[in-house]
Amino acid sequence: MSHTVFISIGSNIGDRLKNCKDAIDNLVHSKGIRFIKASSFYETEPWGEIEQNWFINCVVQVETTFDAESLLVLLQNIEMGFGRERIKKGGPRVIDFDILFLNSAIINTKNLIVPHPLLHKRRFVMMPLNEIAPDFIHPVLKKSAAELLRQVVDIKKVIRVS
Ligand code: PH2
Ligand code: MG
Ligand code: MG
Repeated sequence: MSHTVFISIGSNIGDRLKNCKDAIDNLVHSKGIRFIKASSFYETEPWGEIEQNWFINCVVQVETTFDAESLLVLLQNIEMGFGRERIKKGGPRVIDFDILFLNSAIINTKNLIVPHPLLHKRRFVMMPLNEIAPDFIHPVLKKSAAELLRQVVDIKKVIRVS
């Protein structure tokens, strides 16, 4: 059984664009992953309480036979390959993968919450998601990505770069 997965990717350390491109490359060449679509890249103002560099963000859609936990392990392994260190929760990172949706599954375990609980509050997620999947219905909020983007109150800047 294969699942459709949307993953948010972000970087705000080093060559941010290259980090995101390399991360996508790494991901889509992993065994058990098939590339479907990627959004443009966006330069985004940091969201949240921490003062830090602007990010490059994008969203990719892949198909996988992995279950959620195995996919999470794969993503964390790729993050570690970039030398990611968790110094501060929500702080600067070389690369960050976040699982947004896995089909219409609702998952709530110790390690993982899907859909990502903050996705609809973040313009830096909703803009790229809406670009590639405006009709995708959020299984908890029961609204499409396009509707959720219209309702985002976040005013942090999100600028399409390529
Ligand atoms: N990630 C965070 C916190 N804040 N802001 C932007 N613009 N982009 C991010 O990817 C991001 C953030 C924690 O994961
Ligand atoms: Mg994140
Ligand atoms: Mg993360």
